[in-house]
Formats: sequence, structure tokens, C-alpha cells
Amino acid sequence: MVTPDKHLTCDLFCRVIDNYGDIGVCWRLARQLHDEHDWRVRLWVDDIAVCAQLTQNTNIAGIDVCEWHTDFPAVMPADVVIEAFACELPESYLQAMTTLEHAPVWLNLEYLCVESWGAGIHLQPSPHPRLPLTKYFFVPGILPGTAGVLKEADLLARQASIDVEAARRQYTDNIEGRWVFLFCYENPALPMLLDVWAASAEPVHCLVAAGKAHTQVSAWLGEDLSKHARRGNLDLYALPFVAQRDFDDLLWTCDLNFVRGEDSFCRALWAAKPFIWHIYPQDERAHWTKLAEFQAHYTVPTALTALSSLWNGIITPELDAVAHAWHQLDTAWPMLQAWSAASRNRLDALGNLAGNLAFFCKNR
Ligand code: TRH
Repeated sequence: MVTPDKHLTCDLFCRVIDNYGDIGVCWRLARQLHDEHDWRVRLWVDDIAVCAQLTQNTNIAGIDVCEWHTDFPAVMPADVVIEAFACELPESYLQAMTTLEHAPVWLNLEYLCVESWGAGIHLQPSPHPRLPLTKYFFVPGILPGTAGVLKEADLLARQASIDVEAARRQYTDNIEGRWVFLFCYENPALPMLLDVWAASAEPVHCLVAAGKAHTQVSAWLGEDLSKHARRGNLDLYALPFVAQRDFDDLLWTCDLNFVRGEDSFCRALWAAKPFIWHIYPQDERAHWTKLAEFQAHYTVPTALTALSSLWNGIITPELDAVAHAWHQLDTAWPMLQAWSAASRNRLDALGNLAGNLAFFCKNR
């Protein structure tokens, strides 16, 4: 048990495999452990540049972002050691952990698990094969028995205070119509959906995230989407890459959110708005099973699953099918909003990951 009045120290290790998800989760966790639990966090990351995009170089006293080189410095291990996504701690650091009178609490923070097996793994011990150390699996999840997902204490208050109309007016004075946020991987269904929106009877306003979504939208336009473009009844607005703290505002501004990966998926659930999840592709289509599990556990309405199947390539997208799926979704709005609110409440009942993690560490 750690002395209660002491600021806990934490070394959080992260390797950036791909995209923003790994560091996105780690930065969010570091902030919450610091802001809400008063921990002193050293975030070791092997790609500082990606991290800087999320933080926009915000410096926070109490969080040190350190570059993780192959040649790891001799440092005193922290009270809590978090190895994100099985990134494997430096050998010298592991050896240093064994020399302490009280070994640190060592956690392996897993990827988000939306399947029921997550609860069976969460908090299970895993003794090191050579050294007198034990690490514990810490499993983020959306089902009971897991760690829950990250949620800042002020999140719902921040959402409640946003003036959606004013946020939309930053883009145009003519805000009538559906507002959608677009964040996705390469997606063959996207050009078709853009065609459908352009031909729609009602205006559609689309906020296009920087990166892959922007590239594909530009290809569809036949020119770079520099700020704003209109095709038929579709208005497209180019977004800069925003600081992670401002990412939620984009979700809150829109009626429907297209998200991807893991962290933005969780944020979309918290936003309590209907969303379409472009799930991170895995070998042997394991991601399709994962998507189906989420849809089954959270009873995702058909109006969302139909478009989701096309969006994730489970059904090969064709223009008629995409148009039909959009129409189905667009006419189911009140029911989809009710589902989104109920889903957020279900998630909220699990507590939040940082709080659950702090509790576990303090009581070891
Ligand atoms: O970037 P991602 O595709 O990350 C992925 C997934 O997490 C995937 O599951 C994982 O295995 C792989 O990385 C290695 O999607 P994700 O998880 O939604 O992360 C995006 C992060 O980027 C999220 O924290 C929000 C943030 N973001 C900003 O801060 N500003 C922006 O402008 C945008 C577009 C995103």
C-alpha cells in the first residue's frame, strides 16, 4: 500500500505503432492521472513528433514527456509503471525495478476490448518468467468487469456548456441541415457517400478531419480542400489537426460522427450522438468480429449497422446501397439520439479508467 499523502509517481511507456491511437490514449491517461489524481507522470514515447501534434506542445508541470531512445537512461523507477499495449519495458529499467525494496505496481495497459472475454483477463497477474516481478493486465472496455474507458471529470459539463449554434457559425452563416464530422481510414464507401450527400434534398455540412479523410475528400473534389468547398447540397470544411483537448468539440458540434480506431470511438460514445465506427483493420478480419460484438452488446440500431457494414467493407459498397443506408439513417434520428444517450449511460456505469487504475494502484 502506498503512503496516502504522497504524490504517486508513474512511468508510462508508449510506442507509436501507427496513427494517433497509442499516444492518444497514453496522453489522455497521463493528463487524467495528473489533473485528477495529482500523480507525477513521466511519459516515455518513441515518437515525440506525433505526441506533439496531440499536445500542440502544451507543457504541463507534473507531466514530463520524454523521448524513449534505444539507449535508455539509468532512472529510478516510479511507484507505478504502465506498459502500454505490451510495448516491452527496457531491460535496464526492469532490472532497476528488481532492486527496489518495494517493487512498483506494474500494469500492462491493453488495447480496448469490446468483447466479453475482456473481463476474464482484467487484473489478472502475469509473473515475469525470469525476474521477481509481476505485472497485471489492465483492460479498457465497455462491458462490466473491465476497467471502463477514459473520461475526464469535467467532460459532461464541458459538453453541456458548448453553444452548438455558435460553433457551427464559425464555418458558415447558413447552418441549416445535417452536420457530420468525418474521421476515417482509406474508405471505398466514402466517395459514394459524398455523392449521396451532394444530391441530398437537405443541406449536409461535413467537417473533414486532417489526414486520410482530407486526402480522400480532396481526391473526390478533384482539387485540394483548402478551406471550404461546395458540391450540390454538400458543404465541406477542412479542419486543421486540433489539440486533443479540442477534439471533443468537433463531435459535440455535429449531429453524426464518423470516428475510427479506439480513442475517437470512446469519445463518440461519450458525446452521446449517433456515430459510425471505422474500426482499425486487423489480420484475418478479426476487427469485423469485434465490431459485431460491440453492435450486439450495445444493441446498435439497424439504421447505424447498415451504413456501418458498408463503411467497414463487410458488404461491398455500391452507390444504391449507400444511398439507401443514408436515407434509413436520416429518417431514424429521434430513435438514434435516444440510443446514443442510453449507450453513454451504460458506459458511465463502469466508472472511468483512470479512476479505476488509481484505485487499484493505491490498494496494492
Ligand atoms: O489514429 P487512430 O486510427 O489510432 C489507431 C487506433 O487506436 C487503433 O485501434 C490502434 O490499434 C492503432 O492506432 C495503432 O484512431 P484513434 O484511436 O481514434 O486516435 C485518434 C486520436 O487523435 C484521438 O486521441 C483523437 C486525436 N485527434 C486529435 O487530437 N486531433 C485531431 O485533429 C484528430 C483528427 C484526432
